[in-house]
Amino acid sequence: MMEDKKTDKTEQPSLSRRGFLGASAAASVAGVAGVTGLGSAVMSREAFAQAAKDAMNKAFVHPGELDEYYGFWSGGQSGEVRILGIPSMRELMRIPVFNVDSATGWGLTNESKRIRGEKGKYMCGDAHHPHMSMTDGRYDGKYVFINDKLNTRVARIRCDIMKTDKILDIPNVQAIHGLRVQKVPHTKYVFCNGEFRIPHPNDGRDLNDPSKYYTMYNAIDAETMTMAFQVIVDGNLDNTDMDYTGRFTASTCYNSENGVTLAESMRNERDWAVIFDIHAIEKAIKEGKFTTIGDDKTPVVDGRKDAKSPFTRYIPVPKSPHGLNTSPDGKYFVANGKLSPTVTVIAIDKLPALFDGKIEERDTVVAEPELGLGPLHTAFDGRGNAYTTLFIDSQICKWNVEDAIKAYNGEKVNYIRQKLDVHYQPGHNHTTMGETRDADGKYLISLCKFSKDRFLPVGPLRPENDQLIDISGDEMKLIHDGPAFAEPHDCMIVHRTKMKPSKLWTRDDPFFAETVAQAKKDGVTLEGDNKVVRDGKKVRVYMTSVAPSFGMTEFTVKQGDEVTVIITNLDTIEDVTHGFSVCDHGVVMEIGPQATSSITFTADKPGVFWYYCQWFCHALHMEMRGRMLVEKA
Ligand code: RUQ
Ligand code: CUA
Repeated sequence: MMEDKKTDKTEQPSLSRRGFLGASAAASVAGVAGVTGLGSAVMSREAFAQAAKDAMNKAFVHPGELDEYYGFWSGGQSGEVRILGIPSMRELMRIPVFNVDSATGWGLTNESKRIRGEKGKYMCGDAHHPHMSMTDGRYDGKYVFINDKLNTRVARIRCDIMKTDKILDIPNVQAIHGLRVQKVPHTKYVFCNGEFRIPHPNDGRDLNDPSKYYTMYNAIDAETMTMAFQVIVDGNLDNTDMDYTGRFTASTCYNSENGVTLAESMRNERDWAVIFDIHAIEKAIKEGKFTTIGDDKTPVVDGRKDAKSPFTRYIPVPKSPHGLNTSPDGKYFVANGKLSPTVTVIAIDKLPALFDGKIEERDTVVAEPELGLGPLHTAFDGRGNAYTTLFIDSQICKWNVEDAIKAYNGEKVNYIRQKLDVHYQPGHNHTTMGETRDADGKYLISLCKFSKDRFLPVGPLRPENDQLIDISGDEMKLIHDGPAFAEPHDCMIVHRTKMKPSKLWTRDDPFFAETVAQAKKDGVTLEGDNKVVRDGKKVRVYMTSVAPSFGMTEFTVKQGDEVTVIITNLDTIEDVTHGFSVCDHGVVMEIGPQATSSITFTADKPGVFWYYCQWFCHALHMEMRGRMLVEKA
């Protein structure tokens, strides 16, 4: 029954989308290459429906079965990261990062506040690009990094506990957008783009003198989560990716005019893909050839175009490029045109000659295929094909890289393999393992910005539509619609064999090490003691929890006390998470099995306040509670 319905949906799009977007869109699609729906044109409607149904059945994850892949989804302006199972598209977990989360107490507990640091006072974030650490161009299952465009930060998630463990405020720039990791030899650096141009230092001088503005390319030390270096650039940096040699990274760069208004930044016909020579930058820094900005210690080098430095080269590409993707064979950077119907293919093996001054910038371009309207991002299947999202056409264009190169060299070949309608306006797309050497070409995700008519209406604000596409055969087949709330910009998909998440916490986890150290100072054994330690107006309440009870069913404090409750969950059974919530105090936290969590608040009103466990843990979960007695001051 359910599958029948899905088949209908798969069948509809090629018909309904036209009607939906109107004649102009259809005309522009036809105008681009005339190969729209190549596959469906040679197949009957019935055969197409059957093929899609077969693909769906193959990908169906039955109740109790496990998915083949973990998907890490950015939560966009919700500020979080989500884990999905692929191909089921089931949401498995949400990891709060830049947001504050009522379920887990993220942003409220002392452990999370330490990680969130000074900017943790902002309760919002705009998370775009989640990417996993790699060793030798392969996912290593260790960390996922994600940017916050809104408050100029980068966070790291530990993949054993699936919690954010570091957040770095990026100095001297504004709005971190594109983010990727070093692939080879391993993720020593996380690279990220400062998007908006600002004066330096940004302290009130040069406010309205845009000629003094610039932005920078940033490298973060992935292990220590501290700044490694910054590179001054021209234009506004958008997306970035790294090669498989460890020497070059590339960023798309719009606003080569260095303008401030939209009109100013649209004048030039071409913007750039900026190439960074990481080895040259490292060498300069080692030799002390760098500057710093204000009080900040981060080494800064000048990679602006006119500086003609050994650090950068600016390859002209059509106007306002957006996505930047490295092919998994390590041969090409692909810069996606956005305002141009083309993508630009840059040969990475030509870059050393470019930096040596032996060839010109455009000599590194080996293809510039015309794909359709609004190319934003490209993914790869590891079999030589690329999949580019066409935002305006609402399609994925599958094209062959080597054929595009032949066409660029004047051969008469059709490099476009298929165009598939997606629903609607796709931004990022991502293939299984596609940004690594292990690209396996099984599934493609299209993150569609609009869902329009695909789901029951839910008011003026609608979900996005994350569509799952089977790419294992010659033809792309749409097999699942997944509504998603604001706004999965990007995702990455990793095979489950790469992951080793913990089942329980370990007692010596650094996540709560500072809390453990405080207990030691107080002479408290966290794994057994239940006691109240008074330290002037500061009161620390230590207790244990074992389903279904807290180690203390009551404690007494005085009005005006600063109360810290520290709970150690002694349960050793998987999945027995407890919580601690105090009525009418805005106090809530999660305490995983074998974890210690703590939260601090002011007991500002006298009276009886019940505390209780908010994670369903036992048949007597409702009875897992106690009283905080607050005496009048
Ligand atoms: S961007 S829709 Cu923030 Cu990754 Cu391209
Ligand atoms: Cu412990 Cu519910």
